[in-house]
Amino acid sequence: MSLFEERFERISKDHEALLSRSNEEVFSTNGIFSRYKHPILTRDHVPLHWRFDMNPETNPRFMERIGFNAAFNAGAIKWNDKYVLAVRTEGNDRKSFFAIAESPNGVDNFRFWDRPITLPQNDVPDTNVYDMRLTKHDDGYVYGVFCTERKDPNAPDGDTSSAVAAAGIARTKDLINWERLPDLKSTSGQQRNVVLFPHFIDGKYGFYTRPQDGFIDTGKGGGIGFGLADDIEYPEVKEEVIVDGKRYHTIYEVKNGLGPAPIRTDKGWLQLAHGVRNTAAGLRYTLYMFMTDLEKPWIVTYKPVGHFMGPIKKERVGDVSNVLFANGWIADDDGKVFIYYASSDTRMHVATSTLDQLVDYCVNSPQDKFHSAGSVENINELIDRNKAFMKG
Ligand code: M1P
Repeated sequence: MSLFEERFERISKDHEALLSRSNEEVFSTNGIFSRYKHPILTRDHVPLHWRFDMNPETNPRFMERIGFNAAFNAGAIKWNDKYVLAVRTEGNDRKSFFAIAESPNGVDNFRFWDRPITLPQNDVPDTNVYDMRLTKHDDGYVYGVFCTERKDPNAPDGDTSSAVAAAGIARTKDLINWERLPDLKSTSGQQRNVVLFPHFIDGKYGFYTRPQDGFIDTGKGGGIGFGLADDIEYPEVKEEVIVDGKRYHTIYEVKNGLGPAPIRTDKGWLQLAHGVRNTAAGLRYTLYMFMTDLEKPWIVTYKPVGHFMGPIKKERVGDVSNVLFANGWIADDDGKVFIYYASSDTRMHVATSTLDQLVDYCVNSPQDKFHSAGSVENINELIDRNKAFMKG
């Protein structure tokens, strides 16, 4: 057997074993959501025909020609009865792009489609694109709203890091062919974590935003905002209200951003977001939840204190450690919810819950009192109520 054949067979077998591996729900002590034993997508899931030259004549050693670094921060949608993710796939060249992966059951057997998404370019090409949020809109299109990053034209000579982030918009009817629209215009210098609301509001398109002054630092801006655009083909939000601002000594003290498009329930819109706090070890990203009013989806109605999910165990380590980030979830008709989250900018995971559990969590968990004494009050209130049910 040639070296090519030997390596091809072994690598193909290992790859297939990874792709077809079953996942296992882990018992949930908190009763709010369940994690799963294995990540659902990693760089090792990237198809072999995107990585290897498969011609024995030009690649007799069956060497990898294009390397991949990570598969994370995926948008999500139920599509033809499949659980479909628009994955931020990152090459060893540091560039991200979007690639669709699908699973028959939402928790394992995710496989990438044949090719990555070819995203049309606007006049000023994207240097990097990432974190696509998928929204099935009333107007019949599926929208992908994502971050497009370009070099800051005002960066001083020699500054090769400063960038400008904006919300790129593309739409599709088949998740294969995408039409690119102009980037969202807004009053703030930079935007990331922009999410399209699924319904018209007074005939307009609603966007959750994250106005920020700088590329990393939100400055005086920050907070999850909301604004309306008259025309999706010339999208402009002229005014943004702050839905959920950043605040001193919270898990979102530095910045926050909405995750996926909200899920409608009888009690209001379920919202999943990430919050960022400072630590001596750097920034820590956790996921938190809140609910907004059904008619006015920019008004917060319930907001449990603290984070909903924080990075634990192996999730804590990766390219950007101590990060959980989610921009995709799927609610099935039976009320089951699949939360797709990434750990440490490296890999994708799933957690499952139900609409009832998530609403119960938002409505019945204590609200933040913003100081230690208030946290102790919350605990004592629970202990007092529990006394009647405790033996001895
Ligand atoms: O590295 C952590 C995350 O940082 C950014 O999120 P935010 O804009 O809230 O700081 C994004 O680049 C995101 O992709 C990344 O996971």
